[in-house]
Amino acid sequence: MAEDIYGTRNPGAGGETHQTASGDTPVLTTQQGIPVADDQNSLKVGPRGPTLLDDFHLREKLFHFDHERIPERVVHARGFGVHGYFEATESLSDLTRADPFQTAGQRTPVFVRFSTVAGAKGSPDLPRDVRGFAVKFYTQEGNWDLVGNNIPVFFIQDAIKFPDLIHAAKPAPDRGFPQAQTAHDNFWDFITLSPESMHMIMWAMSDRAIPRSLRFMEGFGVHTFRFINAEGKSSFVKFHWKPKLGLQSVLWNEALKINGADPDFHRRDLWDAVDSGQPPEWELGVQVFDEAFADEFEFDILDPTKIIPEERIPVRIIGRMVLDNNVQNFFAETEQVAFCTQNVVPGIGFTNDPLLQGRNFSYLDTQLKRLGGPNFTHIPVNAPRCPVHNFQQDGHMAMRNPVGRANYEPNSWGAQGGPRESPERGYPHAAVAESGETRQIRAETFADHYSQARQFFVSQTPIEQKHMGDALVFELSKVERLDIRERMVGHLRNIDQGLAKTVATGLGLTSMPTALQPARPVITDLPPSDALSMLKRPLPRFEGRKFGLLMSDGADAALFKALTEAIKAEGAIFEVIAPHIGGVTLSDGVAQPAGQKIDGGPSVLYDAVAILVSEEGAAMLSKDKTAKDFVNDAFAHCKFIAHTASAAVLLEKAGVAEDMDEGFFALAAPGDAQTFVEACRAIRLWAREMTVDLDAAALK
Ligand code: HDE
Repeated sequence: MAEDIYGTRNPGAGGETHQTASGDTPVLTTQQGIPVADDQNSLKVGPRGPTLLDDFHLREKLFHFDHERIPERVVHARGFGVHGYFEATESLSDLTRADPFQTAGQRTPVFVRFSTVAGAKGSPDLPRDVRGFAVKFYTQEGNWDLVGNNIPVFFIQDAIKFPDLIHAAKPAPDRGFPQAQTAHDNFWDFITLSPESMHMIMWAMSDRAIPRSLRFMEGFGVHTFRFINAEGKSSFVKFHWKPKLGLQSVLWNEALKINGADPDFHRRDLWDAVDSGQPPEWELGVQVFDEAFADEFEFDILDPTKIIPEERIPVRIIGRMVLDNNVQNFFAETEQVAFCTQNVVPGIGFTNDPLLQGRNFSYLDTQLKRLGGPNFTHIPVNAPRCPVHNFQQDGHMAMRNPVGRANYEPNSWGAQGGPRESPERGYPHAAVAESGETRQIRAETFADHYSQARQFFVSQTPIEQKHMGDALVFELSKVERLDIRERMVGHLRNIDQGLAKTVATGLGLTSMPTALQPARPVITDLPPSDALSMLKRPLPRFEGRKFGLLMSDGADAALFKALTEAIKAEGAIFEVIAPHIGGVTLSDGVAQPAGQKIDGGPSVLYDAVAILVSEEGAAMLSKDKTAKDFVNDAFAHCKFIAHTASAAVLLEKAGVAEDMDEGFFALAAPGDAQTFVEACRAIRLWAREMTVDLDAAALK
């Protein structure tokens, strides 16, 4: 045989890929612990002969590889998990006996998995979609899973419709597409035939569905739950997570481009923040209320398509959650984590929300399919961090079986007889009187589908309303059937006539479709709620945001220093983008490494940009398409742009000029950096959007 050019012929033959154990390096073994001599070549009869079954290492390696995948989640397949802790800021023992809320300062470990809903495991991070926000509290009295979303309502009111909703949203069964998006006929067909989804649709078409970062989203428990105190008294509760760094989303055009530039945008952002010691933090808030409020409130508190506005019942902050610990292994933790809504601890209870009740069946059921047996609670990420004693035994992969002779109770084996129930410590179900005929029926009190959809819309700022109109036009313009498009506009007429008109115009409808008949008269005077808008809550600082600094050789060292110091003082970070990944040499001769080559660092990856270039650098970059796109996109996406005077030619070739609006910041002296960074707290120069978008003209 010819020379072994890959150097892999025989162990000990000097092949480069044979890395033999020595010193502290562990010896490679099979799963059975048998040391392996050769991991490069299978066992053959002669160098070119057939492979032998005797090669148990080869067979085991392939067997294991062939079985690496488990079924992905039927929804929320794409997700990202991180560990942390919850810290109570006050005792809630008067309201609930739930362990995490007993003492101020008490910490409970948590594992959180964020996710998209519709896309497969390998889909991009930034489709327009709801985000899952699932929190597992490892309490001293067992695991409590608060499996929520970043939107406080849901599409449907009854679990029996969930398979239909998801089928309609996911790829069509004949063609297997479109993937990870709702801009298609089946989704909008189902939605427009399900008026109960209208409130959720308003949220899903808002910027909430394209978050800039998982760190900048709210989370909601959605359903009404119960708090139950030590005396057995129960109150109703809704859960809210509020991000300490404020709320922020991207523009739709950015989302489209981010998905191409970095399909892992959200997970990378979260990993990097945790890894670099900037753990994201949320406050946990509750809205607590009683039967009297439930009776007087104009909507049913069991209806998961309704919120209770914060202005009606303020959100009381009861603790904070810090996510400070990345997983060690994605599969072991993020993929295998099994959230179950029915995992509640003493002090937390369910209500009769029909969606919640269906979920309480579905989550346990789905784990059996995904994790392959009833012992998924033995997997470390799912295992409670408190004592577990019972007589359940055996099954696939059992890691923990009862010890001793007794595997049943009652028994008369005395102290060896195993655990016993405890009426005092055991989980107390809320004592609730129930009555009624068994019927397949939807409560009359669930029949109002438009009033809160309207309230959400009128609570938004004009630019947020514009984005909702744009989103509806985009999604519906991908719907092929005209009758579905028209039906949606018919619904919108019950929500807001202006929105209906914008969408009809955007779709080019020749006449206004008739409004659909609402089951209940729409309440048109629900007061706007500022808490529903993202932009009505300005950021105190641009903390946690990322600046993109487009640089060239010869960039002014003093300005670079001033800018990066101002960025750091703000609690933000930056990345240098350069013509070459090797970085640039600053005006003082110091080498500055780059994080991205220009082709890999488009401005959509950053919250604000600065162009720090020499005259020669600007001249060179002004010939480069990606550099021009960098500037042009930053402008189109309403970002604040700082630039040195020498950047003029690049700005010009990118089709922008510093006097176009107040979103440009000249960096002439080091003091200018601070002014620029502070201006960025407005997130974007929203006024610019009206000058760069064709659809904006229709609104004027
Ligand atoms: Fe889920 N959902 N869901 N869901 N859901 C699942 O459970 C289901 C609903 C949510 O990161 C599945 O383990 C039904 C509302 C999140 O692992 C499955 C109904 C809300 C996650 C399931 C709903 C959610 C899931 C798929 C209607 C917000 C990801 C894999 C009755 C409050 C958890 C799994 C993770 C996952 C069923 C509706 C949130 C199939 C039947 C409402 C965040 O069991």
